Amino acid sequence: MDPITFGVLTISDTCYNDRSKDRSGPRLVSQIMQTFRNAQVITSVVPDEKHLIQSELRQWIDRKDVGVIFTTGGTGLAPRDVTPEATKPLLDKECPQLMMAIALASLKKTAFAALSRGICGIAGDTLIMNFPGSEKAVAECFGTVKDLLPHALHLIN
Ligand code: MTE
Ligand code: CU1
Repeated sequence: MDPITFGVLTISDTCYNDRSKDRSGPRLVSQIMQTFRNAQVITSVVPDEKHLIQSELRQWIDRKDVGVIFTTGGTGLAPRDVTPEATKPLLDKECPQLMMAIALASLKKTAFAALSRGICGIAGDTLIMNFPGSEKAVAECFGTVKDLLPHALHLIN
């Protein structure tokens, strides 16, 4: 597989105000680097604001090199959780089975996985996946999709 650039977008008011509180973003970065040799990773932290989430996502979608974007956080039921709502209008295609695979694997770990509303889809030639905000959750979700990614990216491009 050609080297690809991954975007890791942490979506959290708490982490935006204090970057040292971001555990899930750095965890995803280290998992990506361990799994994909030559991978480039770009990261950012935004608060739970729909327009700020969207403007960051749009910038990455428009970049030629970014093949995959993982978001972490803001997928739950709290009033400020708007990650799926911010993501959905940017997608050309949804990939509901991909999210179903994540949900099935996650539900085997914890029944609380039912409380994530994250979505997956394709925007341009970029695959976007909404992961929950905890370090444990991103580790589990990444573990579920990592082996699917090379073939998924092959199909998109
Ligand atoms: N999925 C996995 N695999 N592992 C987890 O620990 N936590 C759940 C869920 N999905 C969890 C998970 C919990 S407790 C919540 S509240 C929701 O994700 C939403 O998380 P978020 O609001 O941080 O995005
Ligand atoms: Cu929770």
